[in-house]
Amino acid sequence: MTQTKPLLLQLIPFPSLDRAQARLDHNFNVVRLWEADDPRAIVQRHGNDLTLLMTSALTPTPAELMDQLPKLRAICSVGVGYDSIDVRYAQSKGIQVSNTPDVLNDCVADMAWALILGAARSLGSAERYVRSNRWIEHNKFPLSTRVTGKKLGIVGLGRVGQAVADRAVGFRMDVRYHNRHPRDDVPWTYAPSLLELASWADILVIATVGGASTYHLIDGAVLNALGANGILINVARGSVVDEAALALALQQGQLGAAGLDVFEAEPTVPQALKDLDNVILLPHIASATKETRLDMVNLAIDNALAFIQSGKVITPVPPLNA
Ligand code: 8YV
Repeated sequence: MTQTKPLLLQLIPFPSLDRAQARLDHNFNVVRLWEADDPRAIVQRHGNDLTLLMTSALTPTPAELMDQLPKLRAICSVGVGYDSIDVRYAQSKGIQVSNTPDVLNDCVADMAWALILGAARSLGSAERYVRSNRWIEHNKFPLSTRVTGKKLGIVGLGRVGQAVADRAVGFRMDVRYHNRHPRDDVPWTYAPSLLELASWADILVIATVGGASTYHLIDGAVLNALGANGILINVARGSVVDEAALALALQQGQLGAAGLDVFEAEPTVPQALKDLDNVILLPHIASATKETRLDMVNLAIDNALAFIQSGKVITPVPPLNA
């Protein structure tokens, strides 16, 4: 007798990860919402049978959707961030939510360093200089900023922040961090205030969670404290930075440079930032390597399978009601 596969609602595809999709299809009876002509009708048709949902850190997963799925018991998300999911609501309804921590730490930290080096050494404008033949015409590209030996401030010393700090050893940098609480398991100095960290640092890397608790944490005052030679790097969430204040600080020379992988209203990037030469702009790709994306999707599938087998996901998002 063949066992029927559990039904799973998949909100988003896994681009270029066919084997991961095949693994999901092998284990579950997958309802592909993104392919549906009428997603509402699909949700209505299967609403009473669905216990599992697969989403991503960048896919809105609101309370209204959960309300249409009265039997929903687990949401498995691809990505470490969960600000796009109404986790509080899910948890209040007894729905488990899992994310994919750890597997992306290295790639996101690597990208933070690519942005540090890119912003400090003017890699974006240097590249444009060669491509537009200005090298041949002028041959005087402006001097850039040394990275080695500088002071590195980390805002949010979680798993990603720690991987960024670990990589500073080879650059002989002094590292300090700001968190809600100091950590006693790391060698770096704790800065009790963000403003103090920003005034001390040459380079400030944002690696916090997104969402309401960190909204516009990096405002005009913090940017001013970082200063005219300071460099801001964001691999966390666009919402953490007041983007208008950032564009203004860069335009007016109150901040030296920036490297950004994330934006407030992705995929829209303010024209004011695009017009500046001293900012590197990336399309939210810090975790987007073949290897890491495969690890992330596989961990999300592992979570869904663990839920079916044991009733518990492996990497749950911590309770948010506290
Ligand atoms: C991805 C991210 O872009 O993990 C996160 O929180 O923002 C990124 O790694 C996202 O997860 C895509 O699924």
